[in-house]
Amino acid sequence: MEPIANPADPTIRIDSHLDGAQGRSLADDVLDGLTRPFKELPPKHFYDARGAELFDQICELPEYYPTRAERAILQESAAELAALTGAAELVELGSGTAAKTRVLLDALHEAGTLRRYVPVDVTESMVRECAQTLTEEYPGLRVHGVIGDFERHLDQVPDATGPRLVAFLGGTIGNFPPGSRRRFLREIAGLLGPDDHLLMGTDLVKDPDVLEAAYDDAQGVTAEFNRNVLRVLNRELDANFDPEDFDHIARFDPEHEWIEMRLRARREHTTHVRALDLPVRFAAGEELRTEISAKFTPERLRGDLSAAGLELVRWLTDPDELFALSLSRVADTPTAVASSNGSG
Ligand code: AVJ
Repeated sequence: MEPIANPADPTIRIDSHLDGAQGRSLADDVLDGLTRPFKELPPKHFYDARGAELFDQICELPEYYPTRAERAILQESAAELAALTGAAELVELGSGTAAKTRVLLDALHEAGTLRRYVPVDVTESMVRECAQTLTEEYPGLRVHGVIGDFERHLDQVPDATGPRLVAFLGGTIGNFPPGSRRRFLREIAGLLGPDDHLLMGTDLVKDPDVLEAAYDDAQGVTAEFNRNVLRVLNRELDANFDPEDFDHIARFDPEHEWIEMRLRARREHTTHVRALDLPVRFAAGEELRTEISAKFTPERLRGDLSAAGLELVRWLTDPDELFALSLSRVADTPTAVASSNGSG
């Protein structure tokens, strides 16, 4: 067995890149998003402590299949993924409590290749707690936590120490509109060398009724989650929204193949975002878009991956084809193909 507490090679290292820019980003997003002709807020502001708790509840709802479907695929394919990637390190973007990650860590640990886990998450307590528990659970595992926003701090991910698997699970890539999605995938591709892979979760296009029910559950948990963003603005920016002034809306847009969540004003009213000295008027029935959650076909995902310089290695789905995990790697560059002698 290897020594675990060598001070020259510490088991746990945690870097924090939180610099107060989180608060600025909320203020900027509100100033920008609530003064547009079509009001909009980015979904990342849902997740304060209450929002994270509501999201955990969503994952347990009978209507919300993605979490269960993704876990089932992981359980089914973890050993194959471990063999295909031979990964010595797992880098996880938006690691949260690392609940699903254990399935992967187990398989990589079992295969004997796993050396390091690199969780990247904005929630400091989650990164610290999972570093602690995982190093206890997996003897010999080193954890290098990165506390930061994966949209801003990917350059803080440490250099690879061996074949690397980057995991971006849950279908969160669906929150990016198509252009930024490709840009973000290209940034992820920048973390990958020739021996590395990306494992990404994507929700799939399906019956709109099934999709809409997943985002508008009978118990109203998703409605509360949606309205929670207004409570975040009340607390963080001294706004005076009454969340009960808004109805929760979830609609599948078949042209864009994404779910949109909105908050629709029940009556004409003006709220004040006092920290920004900003009055915000809502007409009766006016809608504020709070999230897009894109749904994928294999063709669409291939297109996005290829635009980011990636190619599909495996496409894994659950038996009902509700959700997919894709394993991809950096594609041979077009220049390399063009400059080769054509033999392949
Ligand atoms: C965390 C972005 C994957 O889009 O399904 C769940 C968030 N929103 N219910 C999703 C969410 C409403 C979720 N992601």
